[in-house]
Amino acid sequence: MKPVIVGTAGHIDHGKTALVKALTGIDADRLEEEKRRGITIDIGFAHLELAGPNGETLRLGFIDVPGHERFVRNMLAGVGGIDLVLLAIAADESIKPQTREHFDICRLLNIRRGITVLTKCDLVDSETVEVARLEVEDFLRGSFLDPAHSPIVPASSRTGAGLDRLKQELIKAAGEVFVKDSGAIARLPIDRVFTMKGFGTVITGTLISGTIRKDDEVEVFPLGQRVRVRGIQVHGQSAERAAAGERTALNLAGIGTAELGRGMILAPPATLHSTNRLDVSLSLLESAKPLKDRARVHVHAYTSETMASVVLCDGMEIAPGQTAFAQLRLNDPVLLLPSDRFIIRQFSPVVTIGGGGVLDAAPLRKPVKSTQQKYLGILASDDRPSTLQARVERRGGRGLSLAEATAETGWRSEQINNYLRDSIAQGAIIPIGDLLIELKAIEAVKSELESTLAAFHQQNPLVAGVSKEALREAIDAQPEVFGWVLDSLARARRLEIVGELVRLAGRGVVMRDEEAESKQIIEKAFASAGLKVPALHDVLAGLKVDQSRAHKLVTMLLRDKVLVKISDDLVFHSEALQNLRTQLAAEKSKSPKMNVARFKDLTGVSRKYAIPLLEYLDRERVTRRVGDERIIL
Ligand SMILES: Nc1nc2c(ncn2[C@@H]2O[C@H](COP(=O)(O)OP(=O)(O)O)[C@@H](O)[C@H]2O)c(=O)[nH]1
Ligand SMILES: [Mg+2]
Repeated sequence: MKPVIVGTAGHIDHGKTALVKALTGIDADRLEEEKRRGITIDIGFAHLELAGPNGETLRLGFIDVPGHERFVRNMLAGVGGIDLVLLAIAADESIKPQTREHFDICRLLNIRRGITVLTKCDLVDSETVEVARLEVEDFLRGSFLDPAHSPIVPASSRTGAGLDRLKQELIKAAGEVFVKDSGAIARLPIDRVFTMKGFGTVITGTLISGTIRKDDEVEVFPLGQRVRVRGIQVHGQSAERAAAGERTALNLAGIGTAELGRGMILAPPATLHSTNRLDVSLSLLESAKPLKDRARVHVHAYTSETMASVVLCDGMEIAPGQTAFAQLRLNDPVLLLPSDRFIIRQFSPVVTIGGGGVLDAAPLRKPVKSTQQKYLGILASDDRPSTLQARVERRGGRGLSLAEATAETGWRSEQINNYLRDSIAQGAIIPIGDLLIELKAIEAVKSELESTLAAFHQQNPLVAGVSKEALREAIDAQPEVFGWVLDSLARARRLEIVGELVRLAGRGVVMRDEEAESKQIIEKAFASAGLKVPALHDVLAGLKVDQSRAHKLVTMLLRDKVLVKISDDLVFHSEALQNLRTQLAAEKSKSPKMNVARFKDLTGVSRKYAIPLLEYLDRERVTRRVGDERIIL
């Protein structure tokens, strides 16, 4: 079963609704007012199954649109998801304003296939039909409906003439239509919302991509609310799932009709984002006036409609018939993705003036001006691997996560990995965990890291290295990227990682003679003092080196755990502390209890040293304080 959506287009009273009825038996004018006034106001629906060229069933969903110029916005809500257009042109009237406007809209929306029907042929003689045909051929030449490859079928809904041929042409065209991707992420633009007795809230729409199953949870964009799909109907029949290209009705649990409306889109929860800014390629119709930078326009995409200002990427205006890059700043957020098409209409009077394709629905707040044109040019190429690579590139050392790549493109992660396979194999893009980063950005992080280290060694010749933590803070990169670069530099032996310290390869501590000598003096002073240590500043005062160097030497001794600092101004040699531990272990066999007095007797130190030492021992879990006493552990 191949689902194909057929939309009508054409001027009012050119027989669109009658044609749909003649083909399907269904009157698409469903509103009471439409029936009473005999005109189509809103979009209407019908369906028909036909045997396809290679035995498959073609399931045609028809969207019949209003031709009246006042209802073009309703026409726009219907035409967004169609695969095939039936352009109705009455043989007795030929081309009229909405013939042109609807045709322009179809072209701007990139609709690729269609059939032109010369309707109401029973009202005119065959010569008039031929004259109309010639006019119409001229009108269509060079377009997607060029008579060289798209049929023009004279027909009459009243007499039935030409309808068989029309069905044959429909089968042929529908057979050639490119099927929408039911494996992609699901998106369903809502075109109707109503309550059905016994069911509750029902919405309808054309599923433009993906698959929705019964009991799925979906998010309503841009509301952000999550709802459950309680039931599904496809073309009026209950179904377990709806696939891309099908006319779909969903019975939704957890939301009322008042909260929903035409223009909202359903998609899987927490996967995509709606946006107020779209970078686009915008084409202006030949018939339009020049469009100035910052102009206010109406924007239509799928079933949604909002206002926007057009901010041109370059230049002051777009000339009629020209295409340019621009940013649409929308009044209301929409959920759109690259390659989605849109239409713009003039602020006032409201007529269609142009349209185009979305290039980027997640533009950076502050794009790099000098590279923006080039970036949009790559996106406009529509070559998926290059567009993805450009998206990775613009994120620099920050990288692009797979989840972000999906949100920006609407492609699933398997697709993304697939599109990037070559770039990854060639090393142009490097996957780090969940992040994609371009090689150039990695190289930049590498050299930033190396020059940071070099500068550090330069300024701190007496320090063995920088702590990883301090280095990470100094480098502008994600933690995963930082870690990856660090490891890769270490593997390449460009740097060394010793515990928590990082240093450039071979750049240990450079020490001059008098520094080495001073270091020894400090160490000796403490080693020989045992527990009756001298004041640190007295030791340092007697050195040849200046105070700041002297302090760095102490830092080195502390780092190498030769000296141990147990309180702000008390430093001991580690051997003295080790001896104390041994002494205490021996004391334990006599009695595990130890008070300050016994400790002073044992060690010979004054109270000033005894208290901090005991507290240190508590911290080290050599002793435990119980009331005024300690227990040796
Ligand atoms: N004689 C004749 N009248 C037609 C034909 N098709 C439509 N009509 C009439 O033309 C009027 C407009 O038709 P309708 O289908 O509503 O036009 P729409 O506005 O394009 O949908 C109606 O009164 C129809 O009965 C046709 O093939 N022959
Ligand atoms: Mg109609």
